[in-house]
Amino acid sequence: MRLSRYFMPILKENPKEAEIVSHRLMLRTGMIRQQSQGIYSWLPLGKRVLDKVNAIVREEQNRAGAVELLMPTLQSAELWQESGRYEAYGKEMLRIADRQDRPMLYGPTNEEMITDIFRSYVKSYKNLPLNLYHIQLKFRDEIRPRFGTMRSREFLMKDAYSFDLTKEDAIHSYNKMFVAYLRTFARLGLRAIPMRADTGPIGGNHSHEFIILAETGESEVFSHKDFVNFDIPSEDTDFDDVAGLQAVFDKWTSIYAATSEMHDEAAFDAIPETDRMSARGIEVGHIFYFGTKYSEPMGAKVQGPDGKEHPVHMGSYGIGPTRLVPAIIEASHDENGIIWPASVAPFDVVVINMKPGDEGCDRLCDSLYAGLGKAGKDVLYDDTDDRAGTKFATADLIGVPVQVIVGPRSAASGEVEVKDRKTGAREVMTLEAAMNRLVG
Ligand code: 5CA
Repeated sequence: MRLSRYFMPILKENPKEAEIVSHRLMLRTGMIRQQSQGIYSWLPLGKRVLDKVNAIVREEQNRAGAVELLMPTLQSAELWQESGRYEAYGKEMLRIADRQDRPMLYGPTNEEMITDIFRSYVKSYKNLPLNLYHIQLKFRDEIRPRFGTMRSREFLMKDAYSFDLTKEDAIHSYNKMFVAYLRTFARLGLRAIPMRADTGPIGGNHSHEFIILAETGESEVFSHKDFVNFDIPSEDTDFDDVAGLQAVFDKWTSIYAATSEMHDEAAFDAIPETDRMSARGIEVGHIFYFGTKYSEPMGAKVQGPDGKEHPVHMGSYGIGPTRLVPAIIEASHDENGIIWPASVAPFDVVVINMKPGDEGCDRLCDSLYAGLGKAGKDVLYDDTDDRAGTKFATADLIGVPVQVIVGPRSAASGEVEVKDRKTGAREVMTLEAAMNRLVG
């Protein structure tokens, strides 16, 4: 992408409304724009990061055996009357009427709709287990939307829903998502701690929130320090291995971790003082097992091996991609801007032409841009007429992991400078060596 033809509206000043660093940096880099309170557009730079986050979320859901579909954002109130949540959900639900005055709503979550899909097609235990998910916009009329897309009214959610014949099978489905979540957050460069959690309007009694630690987090959390030493389950995890997944779950829940709502002071005080951690955190995922809470009233039953009909045991599993993007920034930035983990960076490399119009600079930059692109890299090519200082500041601000700086003096000898955004280390090398470094 040539910067001169891109749309990346960088703000010079720090926006006044932004209270936390991720919100400030997302506005300054032109990743997002607020359209009305708690409702955002994702501008091209932000959209690139969001797409990369979604791709990782999707890969790990698929690996764990979940199957993707897409449900609509608008739902009919009737479905919610069946489960009894239409009245219970309260003011967070945006209720609307269509031209025939039929009551509709903008979905805050999808348990009812997925249960309706399930009951329409699945009649036998032989079709289980089943886990269906989508990545879709939700609306919750939060009282205090704040911190940009961290807590917004309209936001993206990956929500998965599992169906099983028995509680035991449902716990295995739960464990699959538990392991998938550990892998997902690790691949996003985050260390998330699973914590016993309150279930709120979703319901059930077996639930974990995945929390990443950050000073600006909204939740107060208490945990054992040892989580930092735990291994993340590997890529070749066998998701059909019931005992193996249970062992991972047991390990990750063997030491104390709870949010303030579930905090047990006596249990926390029993941990040696040097191993205690009391901090603030951001909830990036939340998983629930709620048994037959929706399947019973909505008649989602399957025939079991005994020939009788049984309401299915369900769970739901949420991740917030539009919250994850600022959460990653909270975890990875410095005074000059964002430092993207390579897995979600909007571009892999930024090529900075210090003097567009200079024959040597243009030639080297064109060759880098074409060569890196051919090798499958996402390249941003700063071919603008901005001052060198502005270009460097922009490259640091947007946090692309590697910068290749091409100036007239070094270009004359066929050399470029490669800068690592995270460490700030710079190295002068030939064009060929730079290509090998970046592609190899
Ligand atoms: N149906 C269940 C799981 S699929 C559910 O709705 N769970 S939830 O309420 O915990 O939301 C799931 C995830 O969505 C949260 O962990 C969080 O990452 C994200 N999320 C929830 N509310 C917001 C919000 N207002 N802004 C941004 N992300 C949010």
